[in-house]
Amino acid sequence: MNTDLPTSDRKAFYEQIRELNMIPLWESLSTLVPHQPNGPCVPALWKWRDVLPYIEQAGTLITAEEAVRRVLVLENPALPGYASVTQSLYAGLQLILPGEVAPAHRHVQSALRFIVHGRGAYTAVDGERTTMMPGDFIITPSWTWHDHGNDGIDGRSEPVVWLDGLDIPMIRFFDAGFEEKSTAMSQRVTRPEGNALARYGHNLLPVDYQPSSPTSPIFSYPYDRTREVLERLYRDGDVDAWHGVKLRYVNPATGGWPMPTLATFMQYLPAGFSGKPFRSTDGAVYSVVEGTGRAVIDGQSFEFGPKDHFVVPSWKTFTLHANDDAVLFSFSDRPVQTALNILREEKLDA
Ligand code: GTQ
Repeated sequence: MNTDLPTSDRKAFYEQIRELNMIPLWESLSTLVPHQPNGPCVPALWKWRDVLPYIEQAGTLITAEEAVRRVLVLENPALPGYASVTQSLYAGLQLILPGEVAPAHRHVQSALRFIVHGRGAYTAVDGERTTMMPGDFIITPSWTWHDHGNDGIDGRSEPVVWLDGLDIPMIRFFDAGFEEKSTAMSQRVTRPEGNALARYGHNLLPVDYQPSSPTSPIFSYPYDRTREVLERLYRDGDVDAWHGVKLRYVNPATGGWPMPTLATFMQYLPAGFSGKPFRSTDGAVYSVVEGTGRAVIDGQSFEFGPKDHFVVPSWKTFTLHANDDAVLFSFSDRPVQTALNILREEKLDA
């Protein structure tokens, strides 16, 4: 790295070319083409017990209808003002109270919902509603109409909070964002709940089905099924020394990711698990479903419990540890890095 301060004749030269909107590459080459990832993001943890009172307060300050989306954004402390949790990812916690509706719209940005708290809200995607239960993973693919509501379940209604994961920073980077509001608050329901899961979610596909896009035709991945598989694989001994039992969500029609920009994972760390160090160029956001434990990220320790969220930045070495059986959901920009052939990951042995 060139750490020398520029001489006065060079400095004068820089000032002159600045007038022409030019700068000398040699003063910033090593930052622009780093030896290894050296981004600004820092690890961070949002404890549920700290966050919940503010989510509740937001519920008294503005309605879902007025806010359109009543969300507290999880912003990386090193990226103030960017509404980004990493350079490529957006994360937020959305609240919908009993009886509320978040109006229908669509946008280029792809969204995932991971249900954190409460039961009985719904998201409607492409004419089908899905009731949200804690631990469920639901997708709203690019340019699909979606609205949210909370009608309750089994005669009970409660506030519902979910994690929104979107590719907002990626779409902003490409300046490719479009959005459209529906004239109707909620979209018309054209198919019964569970229809997509029946068609596409049982190792079978309708005989004439041809994928027309890279997006998964399933838009709800219920937790009870995921949880059962994790437990089963643990019992069968399929535990990785770095990740525990870690599975990726899949588009059943292609084997690819559920959406082209966002990878999603669920992992099980058995009680006492102490993972080996790992790093990857896809930074990830974690939502703790069950259990307590610790993530040690770049030498910093973060104690986690149910409904906590944390972010592991790109290429920071981290380990995961569980006190009791823990289940962690996570998402990253892995499909994009894979498509660009730039993904690197390393299982370390230290
Ligand atoms: O639910 O459509 O957290 O459009 C940010 C932007 C949620 C949504 C967010 C959105 C949505």
